[in-house]
Amino acid sequence: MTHALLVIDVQNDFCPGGALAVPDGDAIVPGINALMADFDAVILTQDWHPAGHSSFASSHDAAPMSLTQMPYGPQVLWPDHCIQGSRGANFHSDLRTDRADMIIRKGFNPAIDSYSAFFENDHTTPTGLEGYLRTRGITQVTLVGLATDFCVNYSAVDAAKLGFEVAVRMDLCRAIDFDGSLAAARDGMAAAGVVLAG
Ligand code: VGL
Ligand code: ZN
Repeated sequence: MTHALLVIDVQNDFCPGGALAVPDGDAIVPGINALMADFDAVILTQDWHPAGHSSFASSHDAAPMSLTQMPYGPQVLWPDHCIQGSRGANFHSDLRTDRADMIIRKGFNPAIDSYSAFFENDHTTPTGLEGYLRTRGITQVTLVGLATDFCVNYSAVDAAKLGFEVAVRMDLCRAIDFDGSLAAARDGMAAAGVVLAG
């Protein structure tokens, strides 16, 4: 059994002071760093949008946090965040990025958002992470990071659907918690067979 730690989007824009700040988002960094040594593989994800991305409210003349309909389904419209090459897209400066075997970027397709580390929000376009994990013989993944109710949630549910054994360390995640999204995420992850730990 090979066990990977999947660290989701611990980036400046999701931390206090960032463009899409998750309350207390930076509080999990020391705990994540400490956990890294316990795993066979450490993989980081990085939200990585081109300017003018279709998930940005500013691209639709809409209010941030409003909902729109995309060809692939409903999509929350976010403040501009994690723009490729920007300071906000950088990892939190205390995160031990030197310990990562692999960094996978997502959300670079201008027309499709990508909450999940495995598939874009059309639920069909793969990011390549599944192949990476399988070719390394990884069967078990533990997730931590930001935000519990969006990118952690979607990544955990997809991992479970793909047949990995999945746990989320809830104590090492923080949520946006918008319109009941955290409760829905907890229910959805549990229903998918994800172990909610911590
Ligand atoms: C995320 C909203 C938009 C996340 C990324 O990392 O949870 N949320 N982009
Ligand atoms: Zn994003």
